[in-house]
Amino acid sequence: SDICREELARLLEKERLLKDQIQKQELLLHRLKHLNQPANKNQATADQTLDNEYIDCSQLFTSGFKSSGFYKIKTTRVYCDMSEGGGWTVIQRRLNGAVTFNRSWTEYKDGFGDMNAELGEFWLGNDNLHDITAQGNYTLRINLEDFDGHQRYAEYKNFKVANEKDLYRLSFGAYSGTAGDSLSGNDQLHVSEWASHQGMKFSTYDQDNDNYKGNCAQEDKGGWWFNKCHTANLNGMYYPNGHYNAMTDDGVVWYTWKGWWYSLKTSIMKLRPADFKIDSIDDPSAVKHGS
Ligand SMILES: [Ca+2]
Repeated sequence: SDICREELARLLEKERLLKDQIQKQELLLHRLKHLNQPANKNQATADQTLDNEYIDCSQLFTSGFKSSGFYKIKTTRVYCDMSEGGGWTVIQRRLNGAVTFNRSWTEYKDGFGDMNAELGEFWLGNDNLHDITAQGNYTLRINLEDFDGHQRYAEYKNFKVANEKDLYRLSFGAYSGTAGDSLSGNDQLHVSEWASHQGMKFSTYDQDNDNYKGNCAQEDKGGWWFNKCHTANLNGMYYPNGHYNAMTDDGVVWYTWKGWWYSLKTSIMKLRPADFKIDSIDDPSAVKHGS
């Protein structure tokens, strides 16, 4: 198994190098496409120009960057998911529990986690969430997976996070998807009143802005838009087996799919402008249909 491990490490490194190459080639392609613009004399200037150009991953995608990976939008390093139509700015990723999400107000404000590894876990940061969603009408897509490989998703129109002064208050529009509407709990009459996350402020263990007499973030071990307390807790404790026993429902929970006592294997939250047009030429699934 040592040999396997070495081989795996070697292949992962190779994959990373190949992805780097693809990104560099896409950058070159991008410049070739814009040859009529004033030439950039040196790399640093060129990169800075490109950094300032993009407000989110959808703009990068539209400009020819079609491979998933880390990019810069404005001054922030982000992970762009160019699958599922492309152009997604990833704001949260849980895959294996490598990164703890029981963090302070300041850490949630600035963002934390692994922003280098292709499969790193992270929170993009509440200031970034506010800045991105203040730019227009964004759709939130949440991809979930259990420990048996089943996948579900939830999408919300017009996802917005207020600024810090308004305690990063959450608002969102209509739900669609297969995982159920755990953010509003609208189809769960017995819980929506106390558990809906609509209009809730953000809370962390060191800043209690919830509607509960205690501190939800402290009990449920992650920062979130808690009410009294939750039907969704995607920043909760990571459990390695799905079903769990604990004093409180502190797992990575999406109530309408798995209930409070199942902690999900994978959670990915990502944003894309509502008016993003999927280019059928660039969408492999569309090509497949056509042939
Ligand atoms: Ca409280």
